[in-house]
Amino acid sequence: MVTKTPKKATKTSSAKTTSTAKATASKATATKATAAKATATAKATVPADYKAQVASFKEKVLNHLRTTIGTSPEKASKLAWWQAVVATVNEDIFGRLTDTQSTHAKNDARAVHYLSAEFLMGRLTINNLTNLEKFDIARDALKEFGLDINDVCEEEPDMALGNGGLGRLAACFMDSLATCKYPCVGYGIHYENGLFRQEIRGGKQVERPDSWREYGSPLEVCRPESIQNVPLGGYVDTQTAPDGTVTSVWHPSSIIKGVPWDIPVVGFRGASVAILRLWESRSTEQFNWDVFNAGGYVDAQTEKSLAETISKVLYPNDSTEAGKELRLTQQYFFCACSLRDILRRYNRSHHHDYSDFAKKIAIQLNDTHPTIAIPELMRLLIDEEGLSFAEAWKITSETFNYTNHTLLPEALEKWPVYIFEKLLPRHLQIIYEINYHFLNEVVEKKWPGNNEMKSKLSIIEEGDCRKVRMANLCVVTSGKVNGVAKIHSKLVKEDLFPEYAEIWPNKFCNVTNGVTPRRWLLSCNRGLAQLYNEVSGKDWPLNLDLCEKLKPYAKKADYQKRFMDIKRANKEVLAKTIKELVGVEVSPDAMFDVQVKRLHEYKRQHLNLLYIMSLYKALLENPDLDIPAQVFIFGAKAAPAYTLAKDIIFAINAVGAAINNDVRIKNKLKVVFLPNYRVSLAEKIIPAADISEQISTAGYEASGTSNMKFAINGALTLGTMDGANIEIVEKAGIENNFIFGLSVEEVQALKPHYNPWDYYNANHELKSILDWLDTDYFTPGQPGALSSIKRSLLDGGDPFLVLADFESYKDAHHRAQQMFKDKARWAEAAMINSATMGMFSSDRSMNDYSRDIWNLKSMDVK
Ligand code: 26V
Repeated sequence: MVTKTPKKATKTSSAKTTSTAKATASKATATKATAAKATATAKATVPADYKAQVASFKEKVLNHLRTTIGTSPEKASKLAWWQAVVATVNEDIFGRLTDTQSTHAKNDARAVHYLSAEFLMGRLTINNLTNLEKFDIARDALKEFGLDINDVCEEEPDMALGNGGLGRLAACFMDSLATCKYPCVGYGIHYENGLFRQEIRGGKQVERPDSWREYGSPLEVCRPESIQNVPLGGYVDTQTAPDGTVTSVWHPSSIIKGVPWDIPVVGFRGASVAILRLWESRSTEQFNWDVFNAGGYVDAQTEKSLAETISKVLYPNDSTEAGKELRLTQQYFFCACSLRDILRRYNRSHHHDYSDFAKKIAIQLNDTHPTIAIPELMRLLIDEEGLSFAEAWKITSETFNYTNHTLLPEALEKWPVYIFEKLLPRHLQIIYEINYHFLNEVVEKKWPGNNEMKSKLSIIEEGDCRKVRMANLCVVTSGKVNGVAKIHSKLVKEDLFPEYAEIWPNKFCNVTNGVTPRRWLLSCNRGLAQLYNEVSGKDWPLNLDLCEKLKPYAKKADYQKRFMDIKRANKEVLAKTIKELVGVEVSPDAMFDVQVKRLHEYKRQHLNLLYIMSLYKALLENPDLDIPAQVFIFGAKAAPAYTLAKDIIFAINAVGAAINNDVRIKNKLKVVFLPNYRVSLAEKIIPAADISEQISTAGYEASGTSNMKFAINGALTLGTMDGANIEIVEKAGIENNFIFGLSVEEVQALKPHYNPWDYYNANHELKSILDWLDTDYFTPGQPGALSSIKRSLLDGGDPFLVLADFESYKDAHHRAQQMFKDKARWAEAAMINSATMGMFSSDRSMNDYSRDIWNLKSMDVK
């Protein structure tokens, strides 16, 4: 076998970068005059032919209703109306898509390929209309049919093809890539079932399947012409020729068919249309026919359903689950399809000459889930395209980059070698060879004779069950490795991969996450968007820094009133939704305190719960306590096997029920848990929040992205110095938020000798609250039903320092209550938060990636 030094292992593909990203900074120096002018412009920009556009939209919808959907306005269901609206919007999108693709093909554009096991797209119709600036037109057109656009679009199921932050980030990035006109393709899995639908029965989470496209979806197109075949299993035949050359031939045991479904993602004002290509697994007919002809009808069906199982479900992957063969199969399946697709397109103009491959192709690994794409590209280049190992390695290591999204050790993927032997024997060989070169050439050179270092850095973990460490393979191969917020990237470099950073100091970098201002402000908060149109002009969705123009008005009573009236209106809408969903009456005058995110101990929903209990206790002791009325709102899904997380959901509901029904506390406190938290629900909750709870133990939340969405919508952060919270308060001012708790350094210093009993014994109030959990006060007749939480915090050692941060958390709430009573001060802080979030636009993130990692230029679409 060819064993040349993989010299390029240390070289980064994007060391030299030319910035093409548009500079976005535009310092806000608003005066009353400019604001007045902006108001005038905003009002003047209603196009003269607006009425004609409404009429045309109406006609198109009517036409699609009849000729595409096959029904009439008299008979049409809401679903049919929605389908007709989608068909109408698609007319614009698909034309633009063809333009985008032909522009990129003509220019042989360098493109980024974003590989992600998750894309949490949510709903698309309103977002597409918003991005095409046709929302008002569609709304008014539907009104003429007597329909409410929001009502009609409620028919659209959420595309819930993701767990949480990582998946939603990928969706925001697609929106920004399209808006900023970067040539790109998003690649993922066409799950038949998205993340489970959560029902709450008797206060407990029940998981139900989420089949989001049972009867097809008008938002995607199947592309049978781009089907790919993916080999799996079998054995490798390795032969050594007399001259010493080794050839390896993989004889897979089955071939799976990958069917691509394309979801067009339209950028703001139709700048360009990006493609999200999701792969669905099918059995290959040929394979089945062989079995069928041999008399095995039933066996053929079994094989068929096995092949089709691959893309059936999204793993609720934020709970530990060891060695799931199907999950690795999913990962390989979508990576193999995507790479074949990339190679096919590359070869259209390069005819199997790979010398320009790394110049034209950048691949981003969204966490370690698509790591298997690394040995797969090596294999394709070596076994199928005839390149040497060294040539293939040079190309591969110049093509890939890796983003880390979590430091939790249990989240770092390791696959048992025996699973590789069974499913991907050839890939295992290639991984061994990469590892061999890395250890003997790179590590040996840096630390000669240091075997301990070799076993620490090795891609293979030795032991009873040998494992492939996917993150190590990513770091060894990638040109750049990035974290997702400043503090997180520092920890990735210094705590997670310090030795790698010694070898390759320039490999590690930061790109702070961002969120798309189109969905998370323009579309979900039309009242506030209108205010920004007036103050900042209509381009703020393309340049969120323009929102700074609101800042000078933050002390002005009239603007404060306008801002808080918008917030109040959003709260009224949410109050109605709460009533509909869980039957609890809440007042829009109360302070809305919101914690919505996946349920995990490190995110500390139970810290929030303990505080709520302390507040309840204080109110029972003094019902006239001088505090503003407060509504605590939760939304969270727990991984189905994560028992403690489910216990916390149950506890929130049990404590909530007791509080909501207790007349003694005079409606001063309400607690609601909204079931089935998802993107579309987030769009209703976030614009109505006063307080954004971001209370992870410092050092554990890589970035958080809801923190950004809340702040943009004028909520104040009550949070720890963790993830992007740090950068948020850097921009919005610590005095406009409520920061509490131990810092990363303090957590690291305390952890080794932390004893939660010390806090329990020393703090009388904390003790009484924890003991309350052991009684049957909240679960009449069932003492101990909530005890697991107390146990985890005491006997379990309180791994996330809930008790250590309790007092400081309480104090932060106290400060929030005080400020809430001062309406003007609160409005000022809310406005400053919203106005200073410019850097958290995902456009900025995409510009950073393009400049520092991908070396990618944006391209105008003709
Ligand atoms: C995975 C696992 C797997 C095993 C057990 C516990 C556990 C907990 C969390 C995870 C999450 C993995 C990846 C993820 O979703 N990370 C999130 O990525 C967001 C986008 O970068 C970031 O904002 C969140 O802070 C981060 O948690």
